[in-house]
Amino acid sequence: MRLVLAIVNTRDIRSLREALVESDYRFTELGSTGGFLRQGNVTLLIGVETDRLEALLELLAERCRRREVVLSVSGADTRVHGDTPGEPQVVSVGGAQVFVLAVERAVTLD
Ligand code: 2BA
Repeated sequence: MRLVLAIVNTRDIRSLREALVESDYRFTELGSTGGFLRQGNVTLLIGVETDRLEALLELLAERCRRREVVLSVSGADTRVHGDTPGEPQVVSVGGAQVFVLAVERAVTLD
């Protein structure tokens, strides 16, 4: 078994959620915030049998799109060093940032 941690843009979550449910993946959604843009995103915890991992990664790639985000940089902004304050910066975000972890043991206690 694997635990997939997927950080997903909020704009993709509805379509992705529908596809995951339809394909019978089990998952938990956590509201999260990107450290760089400080915008909301969603972190999914998806427990998956190893033989379904590649299909899951394909589904994530299919449903999560890369987008350009325009970032306004103010004088007090410490994110972008060396840029002129007030000049918009274009940042490319997504599709999904995915981490795959080995699961030693998974149990449901009831
Ligand atoms: P954010 O941290 O808000 O980053 C949004 C986008 O800003 C990133 O898109 C990347 O294109 C850019 N970016 C991030 N840090 C940067 C920096 N120091 N300088 C210039 N540009 C920077 P993505 O790479 O697609 O990441 C989307 C979101 O996924 C991130 O939102 C963060 O929440 C998460 N993420 C990405 N890489 C991660 C990692 N290694 N560990 C944990 N979370 C990660």
